[in-house]
Amino acid sequence: MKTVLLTGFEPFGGEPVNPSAEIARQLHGTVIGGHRVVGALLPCVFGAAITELRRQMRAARPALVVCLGQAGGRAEITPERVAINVDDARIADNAGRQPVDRPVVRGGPAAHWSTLPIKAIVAALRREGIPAAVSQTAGTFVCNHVFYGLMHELRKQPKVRGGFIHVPFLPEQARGKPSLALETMTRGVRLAVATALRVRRDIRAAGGATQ
Ligand code: PCA
Repeated sequence: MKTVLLTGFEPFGGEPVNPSAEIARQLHGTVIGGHRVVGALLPCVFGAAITELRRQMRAARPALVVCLGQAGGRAEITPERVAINVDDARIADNAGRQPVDRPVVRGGPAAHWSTLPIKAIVAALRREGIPAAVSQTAGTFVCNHVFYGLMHELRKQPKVRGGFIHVPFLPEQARGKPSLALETMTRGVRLAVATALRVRRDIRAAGGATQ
């Protein structure tokens, strides 16, 4: 059976949990659109996260790669449009590294586009009443780093599609900030994966973005 690689991150920034890891764990081993989901955990560490992602890709040989990360403060599930070739950390990662104004890949292009149907994913989630919006920036911390590393790698595998989706806090992390229940986020990511497997060419739809 073909596979989908679905990654989450370990907790970071003093948080006890990371919803992205919980979602990947929930969906590990399930079948979506005739593909078996391989859930994997990435360290929240510059460099090591991409190394582990590549290792997982070699092992699973997926048809689709969706990386997930936590974006505390966001209220919606947000497929990212673009990864930029910048590491610029506001806080240290889980290994104490804090790159500032560095490229992810020296000499690489300024940016790589997601190859997920981001607008179709947003539309599908909203139809199910799940809050979703396109995001125009994955930031410049480890999530963007992994997203760029993924899309850079996939240039060599043009048949494999991939991208990044940020998710809000879980209710227990929220402390007044927006959050979504794990069950809602898991349902949303399952639907996002199903949509990515089904929709080859993205729809054009206005008004689906956060900013
Ligand atoms: N979120 C961070 C890194 C790991 C995660 O889950 C980010 O948005 O860069």
